[in-house]
Amino acid sequence: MDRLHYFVILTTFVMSTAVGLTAIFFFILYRRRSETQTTPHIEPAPLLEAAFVIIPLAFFLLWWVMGYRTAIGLATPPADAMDIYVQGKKWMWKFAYPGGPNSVNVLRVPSGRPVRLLMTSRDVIHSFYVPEFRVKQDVLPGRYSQVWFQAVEPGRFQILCAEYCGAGHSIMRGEVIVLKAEEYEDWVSAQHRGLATKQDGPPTALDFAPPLGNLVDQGRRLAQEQGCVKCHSVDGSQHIGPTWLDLYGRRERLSDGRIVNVDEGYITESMMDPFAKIVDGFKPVMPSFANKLAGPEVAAIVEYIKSLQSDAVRTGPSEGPAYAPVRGR
Ligand code: HEC
Ligand SMILES: [Cu+2]
Repeated sequence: MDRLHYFVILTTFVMSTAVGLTAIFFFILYRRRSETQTTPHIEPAPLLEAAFVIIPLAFFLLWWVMGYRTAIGLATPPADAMDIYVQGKKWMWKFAYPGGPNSVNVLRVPSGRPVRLLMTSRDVIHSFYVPEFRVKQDVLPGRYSQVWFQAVEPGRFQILCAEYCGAGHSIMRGEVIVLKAEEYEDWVSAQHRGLATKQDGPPTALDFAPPLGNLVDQGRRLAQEQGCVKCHSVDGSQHIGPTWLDLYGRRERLSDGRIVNVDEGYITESMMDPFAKIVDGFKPVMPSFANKLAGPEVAAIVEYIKSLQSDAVRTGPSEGPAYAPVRGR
């Protein structure tokens, strides 16, 4: 990101300075010297004209290639990235780790390990911004967006909201605390032992329930409570709705013939706006859960569905002892 930034700034700066200075020089050199003076008609050599087109074009294309590669890199988290759920809410950031602990406004991550944030908003559009990591991504209600980073060394870095979201926008701040891998492990296991629960800034919200096991367990419980399992099986049998077994990662055919990849975003959309995409062979009878499920609950159900893989054991983040590999629950 920085390389692209400085390269673009530097080349444009050098070129505009050269153009400006040449213009000033020519103003003086070719200034009008008398009332009757006419200017000569000049036909530039084709080669010269071509150079004036091709050189800037080459720079533009080079920037584009660099930008494209940067953008693809930013949009493609490595497969071994550790997932953390983020919920934006007026005016705080909440983090939920698949292994169990939750926190408000403080995101602890291990250094040297890619981290993928799966982000959604409870209310309005926010934007998750960590200037030092060059990471900025909109956080939208009813949808998941993702962003990833890998912190190089331990330290503390500011989190800001970069989308004006109301009166408290400017106080919607948080902090990424990058820990050494061992310190991070210690913190996670301390969380599991129930220590140090309230140290994460003001415990402002009542709506973030204390961790009850990991997200997968919470998701399983919620799927029961919300009645999802009346229509969806987890054992591979089709019911009123498609089975959740091996749903995550599947390529799903829709009634209009399109094929979609089942990822976090699609699963969330299925809950929030079930008629947006109808699975081929099923009736559009699923009710919307848009106002029935809070962000962390949606995250929990998504994690639960992700855990339902029949063959490959999806191990998830390997840091937490409580997050055992899950298979066909
Ligand atoms: C009244 C029955 C019913 C209930 C209750 C229900 N669903 Fe569905 N669901 C369906 C049907 C039917 C489909 C397929 C048609 C469609 O895409 O809307 C579906 C599709 C889905 C899909 C997309 C599946 C795929 O194969 O692409 C997901 C994900 C999903 N539901 C999640 C949930 C969750 C989570 C809940 C509970 C919070 C829930 N559903 C509750 C009937 C239901
Ligand atoms: Cu905000």
